[in-house]
Amino acid sequence: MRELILETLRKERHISGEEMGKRLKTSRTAVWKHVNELRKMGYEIQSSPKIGYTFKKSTNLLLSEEIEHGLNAQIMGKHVVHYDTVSSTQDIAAEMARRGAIEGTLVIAETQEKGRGRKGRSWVSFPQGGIYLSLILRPNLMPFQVVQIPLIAGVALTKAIRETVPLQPVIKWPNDIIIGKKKVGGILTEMSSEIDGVNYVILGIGLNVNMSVSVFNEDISDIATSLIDRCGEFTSRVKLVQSFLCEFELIYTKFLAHGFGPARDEWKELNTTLGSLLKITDGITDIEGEAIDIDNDGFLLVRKENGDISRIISGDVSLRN
Ligand code: BTX
Repeated sequence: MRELILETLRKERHISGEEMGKRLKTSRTAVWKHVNELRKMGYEIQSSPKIGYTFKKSTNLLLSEEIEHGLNAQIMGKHVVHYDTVSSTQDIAAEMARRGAIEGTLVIAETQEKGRGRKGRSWVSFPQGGIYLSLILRPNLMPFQVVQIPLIAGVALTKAIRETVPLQPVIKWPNDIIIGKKKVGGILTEMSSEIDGVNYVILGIGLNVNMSVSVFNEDISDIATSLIDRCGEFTSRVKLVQSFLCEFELIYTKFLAHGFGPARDEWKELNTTLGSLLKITDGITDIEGEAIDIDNDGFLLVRKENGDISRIISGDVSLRN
């Protein structure tokens, strides 16, 4: 009923409690109770004896009602589960995937107490300041091909940011999203697989949006940035999430149908790594050289000083020039 009331308010802008009750076959008191609930969720709804209810403004929260409203994607985000605070959206999504949740199920939270990055690192999440989401995927791929998913997700996220705000983020291999040499977003891919197939993939996205990175400790604030820090404007997180879901659906569908080739071209256009002298470390060995390309499997090709070419699947990159 609450969703129907919200939908009617959005459509009509002004409507009396009596008229709403008639249309939805419920009492005026029930309408009033649901409107109050919506107000508590952050929706601005005025009421006056003459006009009745007036819908003024949507909530800033990433509620499922908001994300699903006007979403153009067919698969991604068709089922949205929203939380205020979670430990990590990855864990919740994995649990849902184990229980059979469908592809495209989105778990999203206002904040995380134990958001994580790659290799057990942490991802700092600020309440209502960023986007913290996990998307359940069930691709018909061999496990080794999953390495390409964070690359295509990086393309989708970069394009979504460019569509939503007047900024030009780029991708640092493998999948840091960078603005002005600082990290604004990160991507984490976790999976459950057998030797010959993937059960599910959980694609995690963390993005700093409406908080200044000065709220973080120095070790993070020195290397990080946020959209508001770069463009000075408040961004609709709902629009950004919707845009990401559409872009990701597009590139993911193409990727499953035609392989990594088309996405690879887009990645190359948006990246800041190729052509640079860099050092890559996987925690055990370091490789130095020039990043010359990514191949059709998503590996980075690095030409070392002696001319040998290394194919690198993952690691942390520091640029030398
Ligand atoms: P990563 O390993 O590339 O990046 C982690 C590193 O980034 C940290 O060690 C720290 O230096 C830095 N860092 C931590 N928090 C931030 C931040 N808010 N902004 C910029 N830099 C930061 C990147 O891993 C993958 C991040 C995925 C996060 C999402 S959020 C939703 C989902 N749930 C979850 O637990 N993780 C993913």
